[in-house]
Amino acid sequence: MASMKSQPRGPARGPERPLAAVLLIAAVAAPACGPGGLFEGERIGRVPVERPARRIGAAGGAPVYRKEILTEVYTVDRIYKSMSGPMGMHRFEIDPGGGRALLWVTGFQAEMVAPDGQAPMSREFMCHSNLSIRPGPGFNFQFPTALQPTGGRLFTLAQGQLAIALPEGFGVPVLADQTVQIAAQVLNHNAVERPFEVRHRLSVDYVRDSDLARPLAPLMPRAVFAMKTIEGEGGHFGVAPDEVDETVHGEGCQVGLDAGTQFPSVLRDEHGRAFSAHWILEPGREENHTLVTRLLDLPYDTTLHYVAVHLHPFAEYVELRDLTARRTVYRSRARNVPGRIGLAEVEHFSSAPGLPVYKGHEYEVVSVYNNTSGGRQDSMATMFLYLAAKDLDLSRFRRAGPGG
Ligand SMILES: [Cu+2]
Repeated sequence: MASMKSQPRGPARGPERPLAAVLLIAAVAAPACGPGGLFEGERIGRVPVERPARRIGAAGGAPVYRKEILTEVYTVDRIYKSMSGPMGMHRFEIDPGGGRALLWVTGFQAEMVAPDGQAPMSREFMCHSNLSIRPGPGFNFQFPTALQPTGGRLFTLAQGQLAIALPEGFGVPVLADQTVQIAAQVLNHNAVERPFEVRHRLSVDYVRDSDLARPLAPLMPRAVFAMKTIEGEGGHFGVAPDEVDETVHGEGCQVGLDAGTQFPSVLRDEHGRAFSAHWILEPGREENHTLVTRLLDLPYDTTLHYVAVHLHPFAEYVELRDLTARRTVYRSRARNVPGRIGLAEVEHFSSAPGLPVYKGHEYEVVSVYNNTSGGRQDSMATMFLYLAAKDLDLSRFRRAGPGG
């Protein structure tokens, strides 16, 4: 699919863009682990288990279905910092046999459970679970402006937020026969007395378009994230140092060091600088301002309806700031687990009316950490934004439903 690489829209695209997409923080493609077996019921093994969707309720007069996936079993026998623990991947179709039918994904949830798939385990072992669309002849080639910028990432859950439910009336459109992928990872920030086993129980909620009288409002995911300059001069991603005006572009990000894990986290811009989205966090407090206008790459003025956030321990908050209007769009505060290393809770945003965002405005991500551990840690601050997609023509995927 050569079309995957063409990025015709927007002036700010450089060769770095595909990496920006993959970066998105973590775990795009862990190497395939195990046979990815499909078990139906009786005995729950150690490999991923895919359960047929079941009806869990109704929304807008249409049934809501939930598809459940148990990841493989992970062994935790030591401290694993964020994004360095055992991980795996599972590929599947959300509604197998549904062909080209249009689905609306409306939610994504994760629980940490024991190998039996039932007994709850502590949320503190959650690193992240990502749901992405895989390259193939499906959706993200049909609707490039909606999904290509995130490399197909639909949802990310991470420590502090284990469930996403989009506001009523909204969904992320996917085709039933599109291969999707779950990438999941566990972590453990605190001492282990004896090894134990844990897995993710994940579920995807969706509505079939053919059950809807009127389609849902489509949301497009975007990711913006904090960075540190690790090479070159200047801290405004995508803006040449001699073009920077701090009253317009903000103060720019700090100089820092890449944390250096197995995930790609370094992004280059067309002005010869390298930035890291996963940096070393020195002891003490830091407030970092990252210009993200070129990452956000808004195709038009639109509205923001949902924000999920990925932070690491010791985070205080992350916010999206409209530099042009000089106001905070949304701030997500984090609560750390008292006496241990870990995030107890990270706030999210959900709104049907939404908040306006403007193609012509400059935006920055402000991330604030307070590393009280006394030693070096590592950090990230990513905001997954769900924006109203105004240019999707889904009519050819709509079948005559109950209302036409
Ligand atoms: Cu991370």
